[in-house]
Amino acid sequence: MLKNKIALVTGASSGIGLACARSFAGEGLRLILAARRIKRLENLASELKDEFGTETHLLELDVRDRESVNAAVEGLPEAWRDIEILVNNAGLSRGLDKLHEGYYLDWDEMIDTNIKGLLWISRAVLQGMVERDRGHVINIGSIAGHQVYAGGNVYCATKHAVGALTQGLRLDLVGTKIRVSSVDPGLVQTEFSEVRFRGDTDKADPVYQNFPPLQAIDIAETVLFCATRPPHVNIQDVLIMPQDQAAVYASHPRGTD
Ligand code: NDP
Ligand code: 8X3
Repeated sequence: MLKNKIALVTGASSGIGLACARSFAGEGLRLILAARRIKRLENLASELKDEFGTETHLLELDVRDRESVNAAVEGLPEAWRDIEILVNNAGLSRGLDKLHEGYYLDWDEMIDTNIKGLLWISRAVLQGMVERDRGHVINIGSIAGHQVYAGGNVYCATKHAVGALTQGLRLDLVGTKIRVSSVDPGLVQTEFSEVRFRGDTDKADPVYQNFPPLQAIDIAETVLFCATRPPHVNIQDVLIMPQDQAAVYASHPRGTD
């Protein structure tokens, strides 16, 4: 169904975005892969070419930069313009500080990436989708868009915003054939915590040792499920958690051995 269709995945250089790229490649999609770390995208593109024969178009892109986002989408070669699926995945957290002790730059980075970056990309890509009256926007939200945890203040606010934007976009697109989905994971083992703690692995590693976390492939398979439903079906929101994590504050410390 999706063979030779085009998917644009933001944040494809790591974790969930990279896993989505692999899953889409396995289905025969052509992939526009975006992230700041272009070398990683080049390596991934080469792997996907060897493994699946995937055609890729790479965008070295900081989603926070609106002009770059617009230029990148407007500058797509003719053969890469008809984007069928947009996965808004690029995102990050910084720190776990109490709000009254928080760092302004961390807040800017999270808001500019998780909310504004998602808006810039969506605005740019949706123009073509609306003209063609087809497409599917899949936002990667979070359990943090449903619940809030201590120190998660601004990160959780950005993911609540993603949830609101997903709902708002769906309303704005009623009457079109464009689908809008949100896939909202609990704890997934990626570079997320290393980024949150700025490379401090003493803080980041234990995050994934309390119980078996989700893996990026679990989320990619869910995204693929959403993308491969028949056209009359729109999966609106999937909340997907590790089996031991009932809520952000209610998990079983089973360990991972
Ligand atoms: P990773 O840190 O492994 O991956 C994050 C990706 O986002 C990287 O590819 C990074 O690419 C990209 N990115 C970050 N900032 C920018 C930017 N300014 N411009 C372009 N790309 C950017 O983390 P995850 O895979 O876990 O995170 C992916 C998404 O999943 C995020 O939205 C996150 O909030 C969400 N999420 C994660 C969960 C988890 O427990 N891991 C749970 C729920 C949701 P590069 O640095 O090369 O630009
Ligand atoms: C990432 C998951 O629980 O660290 O969105 O907020 S959590």
